[in-house]
Amino acid sequence: MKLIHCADLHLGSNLTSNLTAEQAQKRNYELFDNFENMLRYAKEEQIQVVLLCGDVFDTKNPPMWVQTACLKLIETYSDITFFYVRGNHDRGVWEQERINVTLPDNLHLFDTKWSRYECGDIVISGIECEKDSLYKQALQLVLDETRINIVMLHGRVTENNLVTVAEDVIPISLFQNKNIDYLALGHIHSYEEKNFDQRGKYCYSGCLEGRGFDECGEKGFVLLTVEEEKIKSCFIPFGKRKLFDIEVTIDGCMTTMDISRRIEIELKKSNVSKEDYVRIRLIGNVDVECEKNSMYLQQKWSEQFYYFQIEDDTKLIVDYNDFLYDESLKGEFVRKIRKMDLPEEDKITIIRYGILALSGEEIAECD
Ligand SMILES: [Mn+2]
Repeated sequence: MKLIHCADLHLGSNLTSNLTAEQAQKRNYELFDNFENMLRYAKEEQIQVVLLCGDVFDTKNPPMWVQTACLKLIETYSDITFFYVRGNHDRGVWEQERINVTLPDNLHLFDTKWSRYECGDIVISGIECEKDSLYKQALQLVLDETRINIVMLHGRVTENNLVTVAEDVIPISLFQNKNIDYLALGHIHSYEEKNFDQRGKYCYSGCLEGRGFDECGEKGFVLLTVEEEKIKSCFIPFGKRKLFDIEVTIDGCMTTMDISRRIEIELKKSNVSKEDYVRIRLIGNVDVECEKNSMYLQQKWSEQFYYFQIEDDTKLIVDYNDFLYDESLKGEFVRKIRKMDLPEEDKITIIRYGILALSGEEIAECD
């Protein structure tokens, strides 16, 4: 028997922090398309069960098109049984009293009391968080030790089992020795798997697609195979686009082209593809006389990636010895500023602007 464990699809997200409204809408369609791709994969691989561990939608009132498209999709894949524990983002979605659609027969929701479903060899149990943590609910969980037990939850695992009032918190030690074989979790957006007692492991599938730079790296779902009364799990990378947040040290660079070269080297190392999101963060110490045109760099790579952003976190430095015997106006200017009673940082900024002005640069472009 094979299952898919996924979570945190965040369909119907507001993605406008990095993208324009139009791009954000397209990206939202992509998030949905990838959900469909996953189900196509599920059908091809003869997967019987899909576990949706919360935050399938970004809000509890997602756009109508997402809701109806999702329901239609679930209905279409009628050979697959879907189990859906709602999370902190989509809590309350598809409550029977709030919608006038009929849920497909192959979709099962959970609520704030334990529910269990028998599915061939396995028993799938799940519960949704209320205002408190899952402290009380953990104590109420009873599972048959002779069965293969999968438990679905949404929240953050904590070692602190005294947290009784925090929302979306899973006091993991209270789930120990409860005959759980696989604790399918949602809420943390990166894949993570850990044994938590002699018998079971907990696993975050991570999100299916990255949406922001706090979601870098491989995203996807977990494929579960139940064989000879054992569960095997395997992470399947499935994101259409990846996000990369890359630091580039530009110590010693004196020109835009020097910096450009450093960026190019780091991009190659990171194996970035043109489908991806890239954020380059320039770091290091930059000489006050460095000719650095961030706008040029921004434009150069914007055309090569789905999304590109350059951030300048470099620190300006000045070597006053370079100007000690410089008889030009620039040398005079630097020596004059050096003598002023100002914080060193301000002096460097003034020198930077002064040097740019003297060389006829557009100051507004530079920092
Ligand atoms: Mn969540």
